[in-house]
Amino acid sequence: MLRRLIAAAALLAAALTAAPAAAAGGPLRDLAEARGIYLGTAVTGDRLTGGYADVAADQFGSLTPGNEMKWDAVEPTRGSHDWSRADRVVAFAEAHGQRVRGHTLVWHNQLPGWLTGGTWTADQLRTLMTDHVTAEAGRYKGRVDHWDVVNEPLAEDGTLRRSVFGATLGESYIADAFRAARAADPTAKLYLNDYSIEAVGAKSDGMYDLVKRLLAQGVPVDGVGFQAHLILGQVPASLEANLRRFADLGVDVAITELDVRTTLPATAEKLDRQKADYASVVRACLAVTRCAGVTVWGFTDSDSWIPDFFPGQGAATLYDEDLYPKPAYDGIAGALAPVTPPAPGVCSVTYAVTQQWAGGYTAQATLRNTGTAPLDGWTVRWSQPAGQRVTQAWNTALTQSGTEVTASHLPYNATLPPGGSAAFGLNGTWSGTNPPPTSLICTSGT
Ligand code: 9MR
Repeated sequence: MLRRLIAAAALLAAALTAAPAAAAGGPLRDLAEARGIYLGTAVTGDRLTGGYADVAADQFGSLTPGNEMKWDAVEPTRGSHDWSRADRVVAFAEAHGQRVRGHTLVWHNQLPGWLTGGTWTADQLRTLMTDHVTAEAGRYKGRVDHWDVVNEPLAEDGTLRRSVFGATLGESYIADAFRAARAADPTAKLYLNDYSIEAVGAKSDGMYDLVKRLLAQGVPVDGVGFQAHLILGQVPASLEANLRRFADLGVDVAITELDVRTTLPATAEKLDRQKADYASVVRACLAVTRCAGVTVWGFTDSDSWIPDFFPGQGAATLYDEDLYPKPAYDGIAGALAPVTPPAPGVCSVTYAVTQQWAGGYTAQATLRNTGTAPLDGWTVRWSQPAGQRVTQAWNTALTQSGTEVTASHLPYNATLPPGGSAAFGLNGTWSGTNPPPTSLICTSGT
C-alpha cells in the first residue's frame, strides 16, 4: 500500500512538472489478470530499487530476468554456479506476488566462455547441456511459471539454426532439453521461444512443423513464445491467426519479448502509432484463448536493448527514460480495459397478415430494438392456436412445432442498433379461421 502511495505521489509530482501521458486505468497487471492473461516485463535485476522497482512491482504480474538466468550468468566457471543475480529477481517477484518467466535454459548466445572456448564431442556437449538444464530448472523448481527451455532454435528460413547445439547435436537436442527440464521441474510450463515468428511465413511455418514433430514424439512442449521485437507500424496482420494455429496444435502461446522500435527522435505521431501497435498485440493475445500473456522486453526506454543493437533507433518501450508512461501505456491499458457486456437490448415486435386468400396467407413481422444498447441477436416466438402452418419464411430462420413458432435472426440481421429494426415474412396455410398470433414475444441474445 505504502509502495503504491509513494508511486502515486511520484506520478502526481511528475504530472505537475512534466505532463506525462495520461495513464488510462491500471495497474496493468490487474487489468490483465481480470481479462485472464498476465502482463509481464523483462527486468534488469540490479536496477530493482527506487522508482524502477515500484513500476516493475505495481504494473506487472510477471517478471522475466533479462540476462540473469542465462548460462553465462549462472555458471561463469565450469561446475561453479552463481545464482545470486537470478535469485534476486525471483525473490523480488515472489515478494510482490508476481510470476516468473525463466529465460533461458538453452540458447546459442550468452554462453559461458569455458563452453564456447572448449572442444566437445557431441556426447559431451549433450551431457553439458542436459546437466545445465537439470541444475537450473531444478534450482528454481516450483518457482518458475514458464521456462524458455530452448531459445531461438531456428534460422531465418525456418530450418534448424546451425548453432553450436543444432550443428553438433541436430534437432534431437531440443527434445533432450525439454525432457530434462520436465524431469527437473514437473510443474513449470515449458516453452520454445523465437523471434520473427509472429507472422505466418517461412520461419513460423518451420516452428509450426517443429512443434508438431516434437509433440508427435511425446516431447513435453507446453507452449510457444513469440518474442515480438517489432518495428513501428509493422504489427503483422496475421499475428492473431498465427497464434491461433499454434494453439490449435494443443500448446499454449505467449508474447514474450514485446517492444516496438522506431527511428529517433520519437515524435508525437510516432508515439501514437506505437500506442496502436502495442494495443493490437495485446488484443491479438486476448483473442486467442490459449494465449497465456504478454511480456514486454523492458518497460522503460532507459532499460531497452534497442539503442545498443540498432543505432539511431529506440523509444521502444511504454515508459520514457524518466519513468513517465508513454502513449503505449494507454494503448495497453485500453486493450486490457474490462469488457462490460452491453445491457441486454430490449425489443418489441409487430405482426400483421398482409395478404390472405382461401387456405393461404402472407404475414410480415417487424422487430425493433427499443433499448439503448445494441441488440446482439434476437428471437421472436408466438402461438398460432387455430392450426395455421408456416410453409415458407424469409429474412429469418423459422421453425414450427405444433402450434409454437420460433423465428430467429440470420447472420446479416442479427445486430440491431438502438432504434434499429428488422423485418421478416412468411407464407402459411389456414383453414376455418386465421386469427392473429397469441403470446407474441421477442427476446434478445444469440
Ligand atoms: O535484453 C538482453 C540484452 O540486455 C542483452 O545484451 C542481449 C544479449 O544477447 O540479450 C537481450 O535479450 C535478448 C533475449 O535474451 C532473447 N531474445 C532477444 C533479446 C534482445 O536481444
